[in-house]
Amino acid sequence: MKHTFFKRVLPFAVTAAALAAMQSCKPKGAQSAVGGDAASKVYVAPGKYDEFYNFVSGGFSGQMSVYGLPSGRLFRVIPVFSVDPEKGYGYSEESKAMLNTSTGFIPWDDLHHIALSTTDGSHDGRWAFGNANNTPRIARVDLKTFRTAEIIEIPNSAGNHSSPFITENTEYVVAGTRFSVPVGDKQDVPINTYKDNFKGTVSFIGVDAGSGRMNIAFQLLLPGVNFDLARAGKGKSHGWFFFSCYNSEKANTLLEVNASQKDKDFIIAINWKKAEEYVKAGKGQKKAVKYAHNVYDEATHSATSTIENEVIVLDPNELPDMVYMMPCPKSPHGCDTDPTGEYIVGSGKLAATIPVFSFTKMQEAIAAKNFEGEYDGIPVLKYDAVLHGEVKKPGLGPLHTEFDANGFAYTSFFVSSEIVKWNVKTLEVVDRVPTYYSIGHLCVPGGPTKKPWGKYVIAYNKITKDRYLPTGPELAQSAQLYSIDGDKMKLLLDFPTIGEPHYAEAIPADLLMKNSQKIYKIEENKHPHATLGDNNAKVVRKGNEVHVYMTSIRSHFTPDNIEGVKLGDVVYFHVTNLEQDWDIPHGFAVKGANNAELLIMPGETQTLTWKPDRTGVFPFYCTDFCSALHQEMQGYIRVSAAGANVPLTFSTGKTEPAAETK
Ligand code: K7E
Ligand code: CUA
Repeated sequence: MKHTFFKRVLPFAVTAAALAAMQSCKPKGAQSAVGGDAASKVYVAPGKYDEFYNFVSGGFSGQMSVYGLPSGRLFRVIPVFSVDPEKGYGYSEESKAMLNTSTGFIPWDDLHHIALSTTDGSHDGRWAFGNANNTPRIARVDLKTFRTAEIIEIPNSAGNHSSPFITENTEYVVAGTRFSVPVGDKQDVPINTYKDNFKGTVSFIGVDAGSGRMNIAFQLLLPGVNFDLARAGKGKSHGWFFFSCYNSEKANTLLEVNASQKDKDFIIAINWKKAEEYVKAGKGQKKAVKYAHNVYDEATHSATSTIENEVIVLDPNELPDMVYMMPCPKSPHGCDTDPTGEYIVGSGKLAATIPVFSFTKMQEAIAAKNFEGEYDGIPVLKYDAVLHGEVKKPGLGPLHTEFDANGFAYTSFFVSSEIVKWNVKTLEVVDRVPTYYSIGHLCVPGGPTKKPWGKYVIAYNKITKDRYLPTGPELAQSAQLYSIDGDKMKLLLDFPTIGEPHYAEAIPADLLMKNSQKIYKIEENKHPHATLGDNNAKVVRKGNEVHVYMTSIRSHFTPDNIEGVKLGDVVYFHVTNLEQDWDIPHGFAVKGANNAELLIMPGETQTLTWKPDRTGVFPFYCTDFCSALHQEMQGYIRVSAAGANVPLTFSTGKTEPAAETK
């Protein structure tokens, strides 16, 4: 069983020695790994709060989910790149524009990585960024509201995997293309002209320090390799960005073999301060592109989507001293910088060691022009000249590394299913624990920052197998929490996650709690169809559009009786929730609406479009249990034949029968 499992996942090029190493670290039974005091360490008593928020990517669900640590309790799924019926995201008229792209509305994407905003390299609790892999985009989530505030599409990119990693002061989030693709005017080329026509790009997305608003500051045109992951420098390496890349073979078919030929691929080091200088000096070329930029406006509770047409491209072949390559064994996945910014860890999936590069040595090698050659015109630094050292026999299939505040690194090993703790300076392995099973990413709270909060490491696993009750062919996705307080890592808890978890970050609860928004103030509601009080409720006909300006407050809608709608009309329910109390949303659903429902927060206005397809009387009701009389929160709308002369009327609390009209 175990044997066939490993055979299935084992990459082609793993050596016999590596295989032997693999045998020594098979996970043992779960029971033996959990200490008796584990339960008390994760128990958060009823009414008590968790210590950390854990923001976890939802992978192919396209969402971000939020858990408490150490309890593992799920608090919220934040819809980002996929529609979400629980929140109405992508269904309400106001939110649809968030999912617009240069190719139209896309209801589902794939989110892999989270980046929490930082100031001076430390979490500031303002925003969480996430990437859309398939149709390249970056989203910014506002951590006051836990809502997606902005999404920007990335042109000249395909498979936005190397994203969204962040600089020390959130100057930029980056987006590196996983797939190299034809760039520029000539798009329709034979695939086997890859080496000539395909290019990689990385984009630097500027983030406005006040508003958080994103813009594509510039893009670098790079060799046609596959960009995988990235990290910004920090401290002494602030001003640099490091990207891992594979397929330096530039294969365009059967990459599992053809992109595993060379012993070394690269970590690409980009001096982004230098790039900024070039942009300022007008050295970038303006290229025509097409991408969507979607912004959610808090005042109007509405998203707008704008198509933009230009991007500034920098070419390192013409602009020197900006890009260098460091050889890195072999097909590196993760690329992580330690809290001091001195060490850059490359995790070669097929490598037998973990190389750790020194930023100081890299600077010296650049100054001394200690190059072993060039790759597509970009200087390649000598491996030995930039290497701090290698972690020997770390495990099999290293993927990602996180750090604590005490000089230790924690690397995930997919093939040998374990987390390995090692000393960043001495490169000695000091501890290892099994994970169940096949860990991908891992997270130490604050692990990517200058100030790790430490305390736990969380494993995000790719395969769950026998950990939970079976649920048909697909099992729960899974995270595991370990304490890292002592010398030895200790497994404390398994908890299921939504979608496949890739990267995650954790932040102390008190950094977010104090800013959490409770309501939308009704006096600040600038929605063009807001109804700021029961007295202003109305129904207005504009040709074949019927606009219902409706309010909801415990426990009725105004109006709740509407007549005069005719077949062929399109009805817009603009529902304003007049509540000004925390945690009192109202819902809205009307029978037969094939665009689902609404969920409206206190003080907010949301719109549901309904095109009735038959005559009759249709009930509508509140879908969110809001009071003891929630079940009474309902109404009727009458739809008559196209030619009928039923006048448009609306009311609440009037029991008089309307005069029958002929
Ligand atoms: Cu899951 Cu970050 Cu897409 Cu590694 S990547 S596991
Ligand atoms: Cu309003 Cu239930």
